[in-house]
Amino acid sequence: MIHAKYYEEVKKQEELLNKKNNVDASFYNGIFDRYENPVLTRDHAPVIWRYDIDEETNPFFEERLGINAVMNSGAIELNGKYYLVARVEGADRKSFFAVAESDKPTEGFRFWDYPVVLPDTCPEETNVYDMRLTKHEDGWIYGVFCSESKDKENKDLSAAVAAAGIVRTKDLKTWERLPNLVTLRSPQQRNVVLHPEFVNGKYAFYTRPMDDFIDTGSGGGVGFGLCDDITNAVVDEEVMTSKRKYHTITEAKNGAGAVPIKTEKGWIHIAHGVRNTAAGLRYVIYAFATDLKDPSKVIAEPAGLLIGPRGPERVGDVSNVVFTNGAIATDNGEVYIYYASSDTRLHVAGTTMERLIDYVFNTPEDPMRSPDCVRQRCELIEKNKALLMK
Ligand code: M1P
Repeated sequence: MIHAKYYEEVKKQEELLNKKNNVDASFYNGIFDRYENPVLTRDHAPVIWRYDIDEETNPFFEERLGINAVMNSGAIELNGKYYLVARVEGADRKSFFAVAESDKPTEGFRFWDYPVVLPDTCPEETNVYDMRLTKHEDGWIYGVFCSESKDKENKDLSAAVAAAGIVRTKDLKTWERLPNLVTLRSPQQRNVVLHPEFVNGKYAFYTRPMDDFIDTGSGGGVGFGLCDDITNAVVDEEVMTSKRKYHTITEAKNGAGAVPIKTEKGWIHIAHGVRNTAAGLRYVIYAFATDLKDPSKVIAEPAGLLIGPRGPERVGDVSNVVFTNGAIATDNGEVYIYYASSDTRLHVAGTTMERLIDYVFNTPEDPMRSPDCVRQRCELIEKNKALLMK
């Protein structure tokens, strides 16, 4: 018999899933809108994923397979519907992927009945997370994600190796697993993104060369490399696009986020930057643009952060973090950036292509030194004062 508590939990969840999500009127910067509620949380995970609903085998209606967090999600629009391929983290710390669907970009996301069952082709792989979804011009939808394994060479129990796993699909239901990306010059990779178009007839990856699982070491920023065959992807040289820089938001590390958005002025990239603080690492989201013909060449770099963790976003399993691996640009010029806060829940920020282009190409670059920053700000004040006095 079905436990009576099951119906109570489903009712509560329906209320959550049907909740309207309004623009947060308390926030304004002209660049993007924040929304009042997260679009996905652990409470969005279906009740039947977590509970044995049989009164006989679960008389106290205890959660048997808890969900700890729902966060970093790939995003895609298909046939007028919005899909998030979320990173769902079980109470056991292992992550998996699950598709959530909605008719609207900012609310109403519901998980499909089952999580994504990826072909289990890597016996060493312990954990998978952070899938980027690329609608490639070859006709496939690719998912590139972090495939994590224990570093058997290292006696440290937490030592791990990160690689880029690759899957492809046409419908988000059936997934074909391809061999992991091999980068000949970088021992580890995370935050790898597949560019949506061929570049010089080749598949192009944004990479994040790393010497170690946590520290990027000599890895200088977001890399870019080409490969001939996606079914056996090997990248030799990685050239640097967006570089880590001293005393900026990318000082400790950075990484590609959403699949770049094509605009008439260039490819817009929405990435993450990390700096160290006395309170630990702080992750923020930033943007830059690269050349339409040469997507490795940075052509615009607005200073500083686009989205930083604010208010309740600042607290969670890994506090002081915002992270994105998915954005949707619609045909009517809207842009939705899906970002997780503190590795705990997923939010959406809404803007338009026009506003985003204006932000990326007209926000001043970082002058890199305090005296120059003051000069830059004084110029703005003077310009405004002159107008106010007219
Ligand atoms: O915990 C914050 C983020 O840490 C990692 O990002 P990076 O590789 O840049 O350090 C990722 O594991 C990401 O999932 C996580 O949100």
